[in-house]
Parts: sequence; structure tokens; C-alpha cells
Amino acid sequence: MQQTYIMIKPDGVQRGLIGEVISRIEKRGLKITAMKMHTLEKEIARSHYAEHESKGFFGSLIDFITSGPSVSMIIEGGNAVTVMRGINGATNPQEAAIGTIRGDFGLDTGRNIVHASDSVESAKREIAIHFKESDHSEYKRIDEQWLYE
Ligand code: IDP
Ligand code: MG
Repeated sequence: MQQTYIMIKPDGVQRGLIGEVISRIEKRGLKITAMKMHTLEKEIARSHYAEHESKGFFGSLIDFITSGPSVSMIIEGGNAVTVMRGINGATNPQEAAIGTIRGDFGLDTGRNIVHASDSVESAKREIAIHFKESDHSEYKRIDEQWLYE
């Protein structure tokens, strides 16, 4: 089983898409093992997006991501990192496939509703930024025996 870090960004919260996003994750069979709503502090946001520090959009990205409440989750399941990137869709919503969150609900790269870690290493790093060990819940979903062979 893999873990990945998901964020419903401030635009997703403001647009009333929290339930829609969580519903897609749950229905796919992935397990939510930690979840919280909070407004990110600038330092946390800069650390989360450190790989983009040199990009022209970094300042506006940090302003946007800290502009209001977002929802952070740890998601667990088979190949969870790749599966969640697929559920979210391409970074630019105009290029994202229909059926993905970004393809169904977004129009602009800077307002693309959701974040998902891009590798197992990134997931470990991002989970450690946003959650404490005591925030994690370990439990079995009752349908796990029907989700996995
Ligand atoms: P990802 O979210 O699909 O992993 P990244 O390339 O890691 O995409 O970019 C991180 C976030 O930075 C994007 O989700 C988007 O919100 C923002 N971003 C990326 N490229 C641009 C851009 O060219 N203009 C504005 N915002 C951007
Ligand atoms: Mg990324």
C-alpha cells in the first residue's frame, strides 16, 4: 500500500467542491487516513512548493494557496500516488481529460482545485510537512476484501 498527500486548494473549498473531490477518492476505493481544514502559513506553503521557488508564478502561487482554507488529506491504497494523479488530471485543466477533477471542474492552471504528490518520495516529504504522526489513523475499510484480489 502507498500513501500520498492530497490538498483541496482554496478554490476547491470556495467553489463547494470538497464533497465532490472526497467522493471521487472514496468511490475509487482509496482510504482517507488523515484529514484537516486549515489556512496554510506562508512558510509551510513555501516549503511545500520549494521545487517551484525559481518560477515566475511562485509568488502568486504562494499568495493563492495561503489565501483561505484548504483541505489536507493523507490517502492510502494500491499505487495511490499514480492513481491520485490520474484522478486529479493534467496540471492545466484545459488539457485535463474529461472525467478527471481538473478536466471536469477547472479552466486555469493557477486555479486547478487539487494537489497530489508526484512521487512516493514527494509524498513522504509533503505528509511530514502537513501532518504529525499522531494525526494518522490506521483502520481497515470494510470493502477492502472486494477492492483487492
Ligand atoms: P501539479 O500540481 O500538477 O503537480 P506542478 O507543475 O507541480 O503541477 O505545479 C504546481 C502548481 O503550481 C500547479 O498545480 C499550479 O497550481 C501552479 N502552476 C504550475 N504552473 C503554473 C503556471 O504556469 N502558471 C500559474 N500557476 C502554475
Ligand atoms: Mg507538482
